Amino acid sequence: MTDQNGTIESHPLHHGEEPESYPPSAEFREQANVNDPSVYWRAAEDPEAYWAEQARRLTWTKPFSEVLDWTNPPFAKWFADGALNVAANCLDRHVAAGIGDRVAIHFEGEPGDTRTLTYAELTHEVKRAANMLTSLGVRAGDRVAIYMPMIPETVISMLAVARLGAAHSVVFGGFSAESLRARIDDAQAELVITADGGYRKGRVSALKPTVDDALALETGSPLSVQKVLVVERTKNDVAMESGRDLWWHDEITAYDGDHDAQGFPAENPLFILYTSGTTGKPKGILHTSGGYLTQTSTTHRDVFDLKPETDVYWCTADIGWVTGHSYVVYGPLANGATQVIYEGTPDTPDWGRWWSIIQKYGVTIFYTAPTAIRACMKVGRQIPEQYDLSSIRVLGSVGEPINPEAWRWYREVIGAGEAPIVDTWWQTETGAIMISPLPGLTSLKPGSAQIPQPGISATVVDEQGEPVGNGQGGLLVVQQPWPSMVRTIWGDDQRFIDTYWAKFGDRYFAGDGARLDEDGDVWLLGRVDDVMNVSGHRLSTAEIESALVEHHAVAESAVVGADDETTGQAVVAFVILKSQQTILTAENAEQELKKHVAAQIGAIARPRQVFVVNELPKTRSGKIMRRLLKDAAEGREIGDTTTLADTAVMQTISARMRREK
Ligand code: 6R9
Repeated sequence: MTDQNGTIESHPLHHGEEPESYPPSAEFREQANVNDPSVYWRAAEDPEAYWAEQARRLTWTKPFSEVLDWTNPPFAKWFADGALNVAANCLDRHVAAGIGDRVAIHFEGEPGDTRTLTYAELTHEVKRAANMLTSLGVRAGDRVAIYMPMIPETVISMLAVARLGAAHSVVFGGFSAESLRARIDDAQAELVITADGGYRKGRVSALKPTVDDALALETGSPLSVQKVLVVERTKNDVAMESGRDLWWHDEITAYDGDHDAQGFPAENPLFILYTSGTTGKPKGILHTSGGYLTQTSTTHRDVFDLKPETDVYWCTADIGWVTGHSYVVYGPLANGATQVIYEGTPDTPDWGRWWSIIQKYGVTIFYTAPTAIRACMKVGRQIPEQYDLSSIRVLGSVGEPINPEAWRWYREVIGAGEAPIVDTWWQTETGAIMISPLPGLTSLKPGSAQIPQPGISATVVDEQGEPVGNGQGGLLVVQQPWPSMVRTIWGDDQRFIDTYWAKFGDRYFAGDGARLDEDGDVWLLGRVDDVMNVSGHRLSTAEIESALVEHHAVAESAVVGADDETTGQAVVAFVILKSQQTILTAENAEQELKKHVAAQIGAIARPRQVFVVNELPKTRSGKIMRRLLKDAAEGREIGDTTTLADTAVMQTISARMRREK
């Protein structure tokens, strides 16, 4: 909470409870990739030496001599005089090491079709695709837009682009024609790789028609796109424009699997990925090659305790998001992991789908988002309990703070009460995991991402940039450059400086609030724009949401700070009740939950209003759009809903709010 000077005092997330902590079991610790705590201080003493050691696990066509060049902050260069081929590190290297027969991808289509690709097969397909792209004119330094469902060709396309030293810009398949076109224009992509469609929720979700619409838009910028390559997946009717559109399966037959990968400088662009900022225009986050591959592979190995010979890894993220880039494509493949890729949604044909996939492939490491966990909680544990999930040995969480209630459910129901949960904090901009427990070392605290990774220096500072002490809250900063950091915002160096560096000089401002607990562990409190100020007290939306879901009747919640004449802002909560619960009724829910929050956190946090709703507005990546709820809570016209997964949600909620006024 804040005092009048705006400094932040801490208060624990659970009141009246003993702090929970779950140390690793002796067995887990014994076999863990990282089980010597000295790694932290060794890396802290000489982070460049630590990262150089990690980088040397990759195959370089030209070894680097310089590790970090930070002479022109905030523009970092890592391993700049070295050269490597990112795709060859994910593919050819493993084949050469004799593990070509290992399964790289177990693909599970939503309708139930499957495809298995070994490392040798994936390498062969990527080489052919690289030859095809070369003859379509793709050269090092070019940009290729990828607008695809979750199918093997998406991975093949990304790796083929990378193999040629070009950069991909993957646009999530749920984005509109306008969003796709804005990203194509910004990156000046000359080729679009897409599919006729993908399967989602039991239906064909068409993609190619959206590409057609995007390319037909009058945007005021000349169209950069020359060719559109179309993978056949769903066989829906699509129009093919002659001279521009080509079927992948027609073209690919002309190319064999001979392709020598050339080395490119470590700072060669690998991809651009767009993420929304505080203004309307999305930011093209630029990542480069050597540092990015170093940190994604290192964290994938250590945070998930990956044993590539025996583990079956599954990250449920769509490849259209950074988690899909770093922890479906580059990290796992650089590590020679065997992984599952699933095309569809967790509720198709029913809510048992994910658990049946875990049972079928013997998934050992499972990485998903709190929003998905809460959705599964809402449906109830009787669903996962019908499946054999005993193969699971590590669980991961990413995307938002995981509330302790969901954490405990995840561990108990999916992890048999034993699997360590790694709560991984990072961002599109950080490229790879920055703050997370290490499962063989850390005593886990539900709800906290806890500790910066070895070689990462992150901490919490106040508005003036002064480090806060243990037990204090403030803003999260990264104090030293890291290998997989964003290099710039594509085409807009000034915006890069203004957004992340202007606030604290050469320290990176992440835009997240955080606090250090008494042990110095980091608790993420949500975006700072989600921090409310109620009567001069700073309150975290995440914290109140967490308190609400601690209530036995509540499945999910979203909290916003709505303008209030007397208190500045007031807490307004939206909650979804569990479908089976009988504790709360429509009549008493509001009063009961207000009381509950006041009891959990303190009277200052008592919501002004609690609305029981059936759905919350979410982006397609599953993040709750609090901005829209704030509009509704303040009685305004609802703002831009184009990035919502389900645009009807906000109409329902604002109609309700008007009725109840
Ligand atoms: C990887 C990813 C980044 C924002 C970030 C923060 C939130 C992500 C979190 C978390 C608390 C975690 N976030 N992981 N907050 N605990 N474990 O999600 O990237 O889509 O760019 O979002 O997500 O607010 O700033 P991105």
